[in-house]
Amino acid sequence: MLRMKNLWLWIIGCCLLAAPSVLNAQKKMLPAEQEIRLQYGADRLGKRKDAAMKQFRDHRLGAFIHWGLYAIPGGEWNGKVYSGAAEWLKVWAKVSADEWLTLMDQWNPTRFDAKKWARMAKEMGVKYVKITTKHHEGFCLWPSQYTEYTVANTPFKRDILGELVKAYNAENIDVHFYFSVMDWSHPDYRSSLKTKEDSIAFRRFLTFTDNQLKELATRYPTVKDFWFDGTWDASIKQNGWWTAHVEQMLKEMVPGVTINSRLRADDYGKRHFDSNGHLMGDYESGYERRLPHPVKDLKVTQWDWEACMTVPENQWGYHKEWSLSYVKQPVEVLERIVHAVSMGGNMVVNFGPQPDGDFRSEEKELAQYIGRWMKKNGEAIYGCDYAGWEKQDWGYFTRKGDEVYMVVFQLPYSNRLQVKTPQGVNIIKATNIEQKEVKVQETARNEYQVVLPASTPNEPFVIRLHIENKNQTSDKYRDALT
Ligand code: FHN
Repeated sequence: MLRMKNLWLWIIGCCLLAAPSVLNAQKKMLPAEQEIRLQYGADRLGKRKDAAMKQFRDHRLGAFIHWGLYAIPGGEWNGKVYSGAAEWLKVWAKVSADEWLTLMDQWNPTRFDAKKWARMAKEMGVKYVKITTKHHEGFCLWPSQYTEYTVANTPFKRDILGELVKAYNAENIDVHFYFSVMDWSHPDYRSSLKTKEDSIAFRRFLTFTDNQLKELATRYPTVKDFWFDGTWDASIKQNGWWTAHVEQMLKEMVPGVTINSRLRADDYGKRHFDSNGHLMGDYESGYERRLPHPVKDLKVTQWDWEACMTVPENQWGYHKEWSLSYVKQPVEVLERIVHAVSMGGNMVVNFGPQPDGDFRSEEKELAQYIGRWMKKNGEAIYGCDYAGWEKQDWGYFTRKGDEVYMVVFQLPYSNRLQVKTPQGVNIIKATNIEQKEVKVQETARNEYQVVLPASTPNEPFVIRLHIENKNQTSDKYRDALT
């Protein structure tokens, strides 16, 4: 009798133990089963693993160039200065497309020198530059045969884009093309499709856009990336098929090319991430003038992403009165670069060249500051990734293989920097960027203090941590201490 009772208890116990794993198995299966069938959703799950994508990722630091007709008025129209983004001045000052495009008669950037721009980027340490081939205004920096609104029809005449591609490539800097789908100069562009005529016109517009994109890919085959913008209108979201088609078309034309998530909309008009929550395009591009929270938003480390930022609050194109807003100090820009890399992302810093083709002095100084720092400390940025270590108040961790870097922005009064390592990871040694050993003390299990000399200057610097990962081997003695 007792044996029977024990048998029943054993069977019930087994069922109870098995239940959570059955439930878990179902939990894992269910989302996949519930996924909506999409024709124009994500093409891939997880990060792209090919060499071109690795190169994009390893570069980590890029520059953005916003240059177009908007640089000429520089935020001022008919004597009034508008504090909104200079490249949107046409909208703020309610200027008609025809009137706006007469600015082409003044496009004569006599100080433009592509080689100088490329040298400046090289000195800044950027590995790629994103150039506005065409911003929302519709003016093209290349002599497109599909519109009259191009550099070719200005007093300057020169193919700005072609000169830049050549000059940057000569400095071993990749060129990425910014391209605004929304085009204020084109009569067939529609923000919404209310009538049959709208749909017909918009279809013509999509063909025009395809032609321009094919033209760019053919004329400048060394392009490494297309970065789409101006894709938020209902007309585009309703044509998710077209966004998927563009990505495929460019990938067939330019082997290895990378494409940002902003281009894409799925069958239901869902952007960046499809209706099943999967990233579309090769990398997420929604972090504009903001960054993921370093503790709460760690989900971003699951995919590739790139953030872009302005130096003033929100000016991409040249604005005469830049300092009407909060303008970041070079060290603040640097901190944002490191912040992005510490979370497995890239950062693109924006420049808005003047109408004469030169850069404002503040931007030149910024480029020099970042360049000096990168020259010395770039090993903690290029090719680095999310380290997976607990964030500390002094700054950010980055990682390359078995080297973990501490990029320190806040030096505590005590000169002691707290470090917590993941379980099973020990710090063997700490060195500064010049390979000089720095004192490191173990204060508790998986807790250390890096003790800096009193003479340490209070400016951003890097400490390299040499680690050993005990996770593979069992460490009985240390386990016994718990
Ligand atoms: O409207 C544009 C803006 O002018 C600028 O080009 C930025 C860059 O990310 N993109 C748009 C706003 O999202």
